[in-house]
Amino acid sequence: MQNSPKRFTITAALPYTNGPVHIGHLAGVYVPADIYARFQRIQGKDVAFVCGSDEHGVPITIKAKKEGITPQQVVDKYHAIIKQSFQDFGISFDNYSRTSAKVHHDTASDFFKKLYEDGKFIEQTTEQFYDKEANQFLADRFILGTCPKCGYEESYGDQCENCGTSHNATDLINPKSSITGNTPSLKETKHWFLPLDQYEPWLKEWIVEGHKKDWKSNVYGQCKSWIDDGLRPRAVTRDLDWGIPVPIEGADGKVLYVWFDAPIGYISATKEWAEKEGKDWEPYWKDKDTKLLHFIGKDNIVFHCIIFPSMLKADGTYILPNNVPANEFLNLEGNKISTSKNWAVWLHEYLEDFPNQQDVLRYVLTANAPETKDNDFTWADFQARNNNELVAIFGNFINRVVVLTNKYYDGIVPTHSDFSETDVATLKTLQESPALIEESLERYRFREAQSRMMNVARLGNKYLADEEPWKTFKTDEERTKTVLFVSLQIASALAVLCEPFLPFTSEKLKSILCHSELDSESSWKDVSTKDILIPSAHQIGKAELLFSKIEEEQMQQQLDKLAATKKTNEMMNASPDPQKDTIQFDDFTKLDMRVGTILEAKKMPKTKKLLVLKVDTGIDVRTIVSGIAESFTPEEVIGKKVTVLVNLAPRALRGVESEGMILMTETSEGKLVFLNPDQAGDLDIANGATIN
Ligand code: B3M
Ligand code: ZN
Repeated sequence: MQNSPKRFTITAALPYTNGPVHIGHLAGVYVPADIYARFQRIQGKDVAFVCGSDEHGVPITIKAKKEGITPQQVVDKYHAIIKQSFQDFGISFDNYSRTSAKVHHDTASDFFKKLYEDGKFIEQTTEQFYDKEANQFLADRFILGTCPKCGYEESYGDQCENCGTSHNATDLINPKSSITGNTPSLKETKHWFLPLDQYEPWLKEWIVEGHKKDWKSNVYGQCKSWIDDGLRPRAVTRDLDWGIPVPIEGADGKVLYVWFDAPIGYISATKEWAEKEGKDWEPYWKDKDTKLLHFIGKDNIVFHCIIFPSMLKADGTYILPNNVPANEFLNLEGNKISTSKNWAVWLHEYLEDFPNQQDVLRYVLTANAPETKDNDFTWADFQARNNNELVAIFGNFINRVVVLTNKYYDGIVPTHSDFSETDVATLKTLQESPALIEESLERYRFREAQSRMMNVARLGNKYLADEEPWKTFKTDEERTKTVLFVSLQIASALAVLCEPFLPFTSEKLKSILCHSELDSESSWKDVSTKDILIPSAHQIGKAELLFSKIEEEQMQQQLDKLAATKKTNEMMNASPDPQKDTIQFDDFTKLDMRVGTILEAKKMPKTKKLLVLKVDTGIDVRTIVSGIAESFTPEEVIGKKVTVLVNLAPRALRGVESEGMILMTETSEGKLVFLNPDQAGDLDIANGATIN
């Protein structure tokens, strides 16, 4: 175990800029990384906390094709949205860069060139999947096929999202091009490979032997199974036109594989930051006294534990990650979060619905973090934790202490007399809290660490409820002063200890307690070493609520939003009826469809489904029986403009002669809707107008 490191380089996975960020990103990567970075900074450590937009890769070119814009326009749009979301949620990066930046192109190109010149790559001409119709080689994300390991039929060319296995595209069973759906052909092309097999003995020693104890079991387990399965050379270049051009002769039309360039994005982000700060970037990546940590989701483990370390090892001048505390996945209301299905809580939308309540989401996502297994986010749990923990414990404690101090002593911290046994025990427990929280954080157990922080709020809440200063105020002034003095010490400690987890609340609480007016602001260490954090005679501010109750209506609004998304997806997924037999144009010309207006409507007796309508077809006013009674009341349809098939042979329905048919369609939940000329906006179309 590294003795106390001189500095920390903390990286967080670079989000792909093909969509906004959602709660799964926050829970899996960015909140834990931010908690850890804030904690180390509060300890006074030298921290470089870096991230940036991952702007290459095929998902972006697919998005660009879909939206009919350029990849640069896609990344510019989402880089700005993502960067803003991280700022809004207090993710305190020292630098949030982007891989389309020149500093990254230069850094990644130099990195590749050095390995190339040192002969660390093997050059191979292989057969790659080529889509003749699209006239392009198929990168991994453009190939879908059956995973050779688990049989999942939508596995990508480089990785199976179902079982996490990383493989080569040619391993896929029944591969298809996602551009044209065709079966791709194989075409020769030259690429450069990182011979991972040659690093196997070293990886075995570094990971399987060296990190058995200190890496999380979910991370260690995945690495060990990959190494045990045997590692193979991995292509680090691709035939694509979007990415970092391969910086050597004979590589026209080829770019660096996105997973080769992206992790180098951490280095370029550090360089960019160091330059702005007037620092030297190299110690953050090359000094053995630096602790390098990668915060990622489980689908990125192989790239951060096997491939990137092998690249760093091949270069020979870099340090290796000390730990890679990857989280598992967060689900939403029992379903996998999905960008493409819009099954997510998007950060920018959350803030519209819950303004200034970032800490509530940070808190709930940490309390439910998928640290060792996938976990589920539900709005019910979100509401419960806010109302029963943040409001009822943390907020209630602080509010009582501040209100009573203002009410009894004009906001002046009172002097205390002798401490009772309870006071001494309470203050002792308080002083032991920082070490407990630190112990959890150093093991990357953020749920446990946050719960231990909340125990300080529970300590205060219980102490106040047991000591009841609102009762002793009338009978024992000295006791009341002492109880509020002790309570204010706990409140002041909470302001410091909650900062890594709830930065916005910490800032608010420090301002309520006027920490900035103290001779020296309480530090994390002070909480465990000093008897007095907020001295008598110090003036605190007025009470203001730290948290507000979340009401049922707000929950229902979120659940309705998800229900609507589910319905939209069902509609899009509902496989439409197969097309009917082909007809000739002459067949079509026989249909006479006109615009009509419903003049009268009444229910057909003894049936739920039928309405008897009087329709002005422009030719005449006729009776038409229509099966719409379960979707419309008679009142709703009178005056509606509709499309009428007027030359349909008359039919007797329950004794009523029906002369024609009104054209309708059906929603996914079976509600009928008129296909009517009303969609022509407010243009008035005369009855009898023909429809072709
Ligand atoms: N862009 C994130 C993902 O796989 C990927 C991380 C890169 S970190 C160098 O969703
Ligand atoms: Zn699989």
